[in-house]
Amino acid sequence: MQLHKKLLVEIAWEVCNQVGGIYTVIRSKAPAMVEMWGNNYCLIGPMFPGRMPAEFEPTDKFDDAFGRAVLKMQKAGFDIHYGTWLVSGKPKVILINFASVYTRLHEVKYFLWEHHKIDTATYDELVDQTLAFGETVITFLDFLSQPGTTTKKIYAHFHEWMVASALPQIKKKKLPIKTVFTTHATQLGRYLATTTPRFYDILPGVDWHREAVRFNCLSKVLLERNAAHSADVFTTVSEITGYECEILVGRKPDVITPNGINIERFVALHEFQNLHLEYKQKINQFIMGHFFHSYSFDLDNTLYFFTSGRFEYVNKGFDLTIDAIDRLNKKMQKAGVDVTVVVFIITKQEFYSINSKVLHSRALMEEVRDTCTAIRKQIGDKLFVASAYNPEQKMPSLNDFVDDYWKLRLRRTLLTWKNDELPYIVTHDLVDNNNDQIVNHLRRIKLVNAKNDKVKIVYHPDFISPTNPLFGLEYHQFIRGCHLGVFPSYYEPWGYTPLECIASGIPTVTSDLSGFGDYVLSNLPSEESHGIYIVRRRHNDYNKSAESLANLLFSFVQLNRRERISQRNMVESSSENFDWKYLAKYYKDAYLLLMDEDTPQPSN
Ligand code: G6P
Ligand code: 1S3
Repeated sequence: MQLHKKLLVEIAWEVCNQVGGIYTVIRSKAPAMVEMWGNNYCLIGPMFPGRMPAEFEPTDKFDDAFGRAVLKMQKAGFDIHYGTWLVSGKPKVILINFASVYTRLHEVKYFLWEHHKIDTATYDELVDQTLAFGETVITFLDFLSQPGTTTKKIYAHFHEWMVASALPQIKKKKLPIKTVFTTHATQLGRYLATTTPRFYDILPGVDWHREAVRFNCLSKVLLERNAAHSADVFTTVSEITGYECEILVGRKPDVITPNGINIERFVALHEFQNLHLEYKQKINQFIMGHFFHSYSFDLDNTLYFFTSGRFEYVNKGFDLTIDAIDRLNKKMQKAGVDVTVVVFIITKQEFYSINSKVLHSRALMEEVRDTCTAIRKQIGDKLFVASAYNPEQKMPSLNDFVDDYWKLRLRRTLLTWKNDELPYIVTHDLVDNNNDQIVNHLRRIKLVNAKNDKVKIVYHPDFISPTNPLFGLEYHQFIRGCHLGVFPSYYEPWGYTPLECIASGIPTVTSDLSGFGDYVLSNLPSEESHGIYIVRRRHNDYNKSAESLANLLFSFVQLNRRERISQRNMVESSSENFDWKYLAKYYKDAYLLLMDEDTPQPSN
């Protein structure tokens, strides 16, 4: 392998800038890339005017090729910063402020049209930002490839349409740089899947240009197509998206580069099981605060399911999940299963604040807890004195040890807390509550936390963070505390959410239409025994898929604790398969194709 004789720059809009899944790819892959490329690897990302990311640490050493190119850029008047991305692997990173290009954006747009027939005339703020950034990247690559900066060959790897504008220009300017373009979804696929019930069936007949105009995303589609066609090597994250690229982008990917994750395994196997219990107990606190003012259920016999992701109601399978849990509710009621399931729906929708009643109920529960703690202390102190004194050697009556004050206070707090109102299905005040697809769906099927429902709902329209007073957990801690992640996506080029469950030793459901599910089906025989369940959506209609998901969930709720523990052990042990230390090899395949395009030599 002679990669060490080359430089690799990897360019993505989400370098030091978290928007979605691409951030996870680039960030988690960094240690494997640094190991593969050593000092010859550097990332490039955008810097937003006036915002220096906290995860960036500047350097004062500019004595390598990247540093020399940065100095040349600075001399030419660009606001560009060189340093380290403070994440695992500590990769070198360059951030470029793209604002300076705004004054000549019309020129950039003119050349894109003149030379590449990319029409970006319609105003779109994100497109404008990315074009400005693309222009700074091209200038940087120009400086990097000049004699005097480096003698090494340069590879440039671009991710997604947001950095795509630089790619056709590399060819046009005849820069001595070889390129890879990776797409993590297609622009049209995302729109079409949302609006077309049988997306994969109609795909072969799609007129990309007509649809791009219809969905008002022509600039992005043209940028994406041009990048894919100009790159020396084109890759995407899964076979299923590869097929979509062939049709919608017009080029079959040369390599499939599946996404990995960094797996941190504990030396002692039981450690992650202990963590499950620890975080489940935290979730229990939330559940008591949220539900027990109205009615209670046995927390020892309660299972926590969750789904999460960007608010793409159809694409992420929120619709199917809700219909399946409705069926599950009925199946459990009919069979009289003595288990309660709480389903958390975690996504991001616009809201004003956490609902005041939800917060109030939680606060009152804390008040009950504080009162009980005070009573416990009082009983403890008095019991000790009474036991030590105890001339008649009689068991003292504990009731006598509680002051009337505390009894009254407890009774009053309980009276204020307990009421007949059903526990809210949504934890926040949504800006558009009347048109929210999840709320409307739940109301339509009447899954609204009635006392006799076996399946309860907590729709949390904000991502989980430790500062949120309802859970007080990090997202990954929340995952560990749950029993099952449910992600039956309809359009999902890869899908990190099930992978995050596996990394935490939590069983998960995905679909055969997600890149990840498809990968598991081809690479992990008997996936169910690994605690990875795959709902068939590809050749099933919606109702059949909803029924098979409901059956799968119904079987899961009937597992006993011992079986759940053993399944978590199996999931955790299969997590190794998805570590970047194995999956980074596909990136290497892409670079090997660049190394000698005449005699490509992908690994086995
Ligand atoms: C972990 C702990 C066990 C606990 C179990 C609860 O495995 O190590 O001590 O009993 O979690 O499992 P459950 O599936 O009922 O949440
Ligand atoms: C995309 O992010 P998304 O959630 O918009 O890229 C991710 C990383 O490759 C991928 O996991 C996901 O399926 C895509 O959809």
